[in-house]
Amino acid sequence: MASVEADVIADRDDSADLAALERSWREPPGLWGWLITVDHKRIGKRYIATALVFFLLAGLEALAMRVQLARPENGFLGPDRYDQFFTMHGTTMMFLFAVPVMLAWGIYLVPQMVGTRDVAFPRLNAYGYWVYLIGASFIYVQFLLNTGTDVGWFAYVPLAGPEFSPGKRVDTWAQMVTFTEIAALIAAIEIVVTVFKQRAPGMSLNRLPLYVWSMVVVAFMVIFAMPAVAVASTFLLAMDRLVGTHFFNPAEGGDPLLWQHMFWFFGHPEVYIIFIPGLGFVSSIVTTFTRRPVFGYVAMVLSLIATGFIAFGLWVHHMFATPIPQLGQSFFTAASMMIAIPSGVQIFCWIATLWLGKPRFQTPLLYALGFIVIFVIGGLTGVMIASVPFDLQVHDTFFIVAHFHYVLIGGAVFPLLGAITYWFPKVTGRLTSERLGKIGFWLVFTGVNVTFFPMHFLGLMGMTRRVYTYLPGQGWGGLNLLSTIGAFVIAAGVIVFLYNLAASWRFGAPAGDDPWGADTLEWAIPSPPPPYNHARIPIVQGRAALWSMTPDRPVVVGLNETRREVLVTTVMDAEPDNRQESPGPTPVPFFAALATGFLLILLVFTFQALWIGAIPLGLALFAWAWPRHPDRAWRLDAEAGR
Ligand code: HEM
Ligand SMILES: [Cu+2]
Repeated sequence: MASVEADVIADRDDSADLAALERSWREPPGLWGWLITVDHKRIGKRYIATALVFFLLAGLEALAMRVQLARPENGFLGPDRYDQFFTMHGTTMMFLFAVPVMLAWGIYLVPQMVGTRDVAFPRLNAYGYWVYLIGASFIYVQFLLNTGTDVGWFAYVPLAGPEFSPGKRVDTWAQMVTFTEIAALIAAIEIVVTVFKQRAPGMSLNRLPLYVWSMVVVAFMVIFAMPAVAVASTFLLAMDRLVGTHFFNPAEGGDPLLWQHMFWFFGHPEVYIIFIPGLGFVSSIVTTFTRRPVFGYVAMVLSLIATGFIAFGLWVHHMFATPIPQLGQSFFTAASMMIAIPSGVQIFCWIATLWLGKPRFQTPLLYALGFIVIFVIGGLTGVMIASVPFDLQVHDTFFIVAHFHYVLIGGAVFPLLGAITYWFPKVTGRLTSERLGKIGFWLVFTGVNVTFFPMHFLGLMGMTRRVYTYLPGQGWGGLNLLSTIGAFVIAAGVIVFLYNLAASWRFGAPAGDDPWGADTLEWAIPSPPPPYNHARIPIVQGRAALWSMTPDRPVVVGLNETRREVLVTTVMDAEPDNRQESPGPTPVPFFAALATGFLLILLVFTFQALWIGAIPLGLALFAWAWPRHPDRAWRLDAEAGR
């Protein structure tokens, strides 16, 4: 079994092995190759890019809403469109942008960071991306037909039920949830198994980079949270709407609050699923730009895990305005306040790191600092609305809109923009412009505050959310105009940010392997990384993998280079355990996703879909399970005439 060993390679002339490695991991060329690849980096990149497209779409929707609200009695969108726009904006941001983009970065980074060649189940990984793409496109086709879902991103019944929302708008939304949750669960499983079974030798759990820890916590949260909403939307809501069951119909013994419980049992952890990866980004950035390991590693890890657990005990704070027993209210108030503690611990650890290190204020670090400021403001209003009497006053007002945008933009968008700037040289091999990066940062930072700070006051003045307009006499015009101007400042910042990326991709200076002097393993390999990531699997000697590497740089020997192979290690201590073949490119995941999409989309229209759709899906699964010849390398050599 354990035919791999840890060793120091004395003779480093291993060009023959390297050539074999190149050949086994060669990516097929052209469009077809693009379709059938299972490389976690290519899939990660397209996942990130797709999610960013949805970020831009949701951003345009936000701008349209802000234009509509800029002055009283405006006619830019009108009531029906406004409903579609805030629903699509919220849905897109939460389901199609934030969660996918964070998991996608995990898919891209985690294997490189733990020192392996690909994720644990490469074909499943490819399938997950295609499922996400199909589901996301589906709901956007509906929106472009001007019949977008209009019941808000949390689709409360009875409004979302058959009685008040006839037609297919809500069914499409419910099915989009199914698509994205399948994709998220797949990504989570990839991350869990890759981290626990494929770490490079020496990377025991207590040496795991903080970013990887954050992705492990998030992956477990996805596994426990997503099924709640998938079950609620697919089975209960869709069944109520399509088959006439009465899960949420009180007249027949159902309960509308059941929806709220199931939704928020997912919905609250969802917020943490979105920003815990952000905490991981910030830890990586703070480490690199202070050139010192983050202060309090153990405290950081325990806080991350505690956040993951406590996040599941807060969901009822979204339901304080429903009739729940007072004891329940008190419990959820206490839990909601308690979760500020582990977040606070992490903030203090970063501040201590910055204090003790020599910070270099480059763009990624600016985004990390921007995160701290914005996120803390959102956290403080969070503690305020955890208190029931206050919450009842501001429930459903713009105070809440201000609060959750501070949390989500601070917790997810700032770390994300920082992470993109930070890892761009790794992904593309090019450096970005610091000057443009800083201009973009200050525009976004200013814009976010100008947009969302006034919303606190609008809320306190009584402006309810999800209303398409207001009257001149209400005195809300000035602050709304200010907020709209802020939204355009954000847009300008995002344009500068994207321009910087596009221009650097073409004209940026070559980055080299490790332009920032960072400590994690992905910086040990070329930029952009070769398909097999690490030519030799390194042996990790300390928490900061690269900073603690001894000059002889020990590596693993004994892996077979003539086929795609990954090293399997033990869960706790990452000792070499086994070798496993990793599948090569195949069109099966793509066709399986098409078959899944066919079934789920048809199901919106007829129940016959269950058997009609089962046929192509069955065929796809059959092809998937077809035995692979163990040492059949991908037939590239034949194609290349070798
Ligand atoms: C980038 C600038 C953004 C602007 C200008 C913006 C603006 C808005 C506006 C105007 C609303 C509707 C308020 C109402 O009438 O109720 C809204 C709702 C919402 N936004 Fe944003 N937003 C932005 C970014 C984000 C981000 C990054 C996220 C999440 C990651 C997000 C998540 C949501 C959600 C979940 C809703 C609630 C939708 C609903 O009520 O169903 N937004 N936003
Ligand atoms: Cu919550």
